[in-house]
Amino acid sequence: MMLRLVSCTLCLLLFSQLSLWCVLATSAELDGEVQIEVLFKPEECTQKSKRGDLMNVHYDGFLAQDGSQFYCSRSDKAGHPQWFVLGVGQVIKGLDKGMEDMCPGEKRKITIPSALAFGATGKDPVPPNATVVFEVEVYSVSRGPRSMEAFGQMDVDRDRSLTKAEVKAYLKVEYEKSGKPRDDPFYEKIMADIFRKSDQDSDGLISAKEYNIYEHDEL
Ligand SMILES: [Ca+2]
Ligand SMILES: [Ca+2]
Repeated sequence: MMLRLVSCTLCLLLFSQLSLWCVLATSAELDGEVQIEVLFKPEECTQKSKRGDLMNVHYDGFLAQDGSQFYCSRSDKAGHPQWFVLGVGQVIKGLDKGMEDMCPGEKRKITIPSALAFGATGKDPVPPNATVVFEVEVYSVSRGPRSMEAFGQMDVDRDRSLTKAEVKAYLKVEYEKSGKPRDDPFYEKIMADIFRKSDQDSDGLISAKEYNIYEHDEL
């Protein structure tokens, strides 16, 4: 409960700094491009994010027109940072684009025109044709699970499908490589996210076909 209060106070602080974002949004709308402002970049950067990477990120979303907040991953649901695969349509296009080449620990303010966000129809509570602004903070970047190379490494029994045990073993190795081993609940959370998004037929396995479903998606 306390954590949640702190989270929302953080969101409110962000909320108070929005007037500058509105200026940025106006120019973004003119050229229809994603605008990126780097707020913080760590000196050490061992791994920059690229398409197919598994990202762990906190992000807060605001409407450019009046600065009102429509999404806060710090208070939404369990309040934990969100897991998603970059560049494959698990987040809006503007975030898939705007979060490329990010280092773990980096913070960005990303202004996204409606065409690369929620479009002409909007998505409640985002109105139609709305430019949105996201403040993102990256906690971790790890390779895969979308590269075919990663699939091969994960599928240790070579049956062309991934069990939870196979994916988990892979993630553990990846995190230990980066010097940040985690506890079991941490991996369980990632696994739940990955399987919810990838195991289309809910049989508890990610088949090669399910794994490849985004392979030819273009932004
Ligand atoms: Ca397998
Ligand atoms: Ca499946």
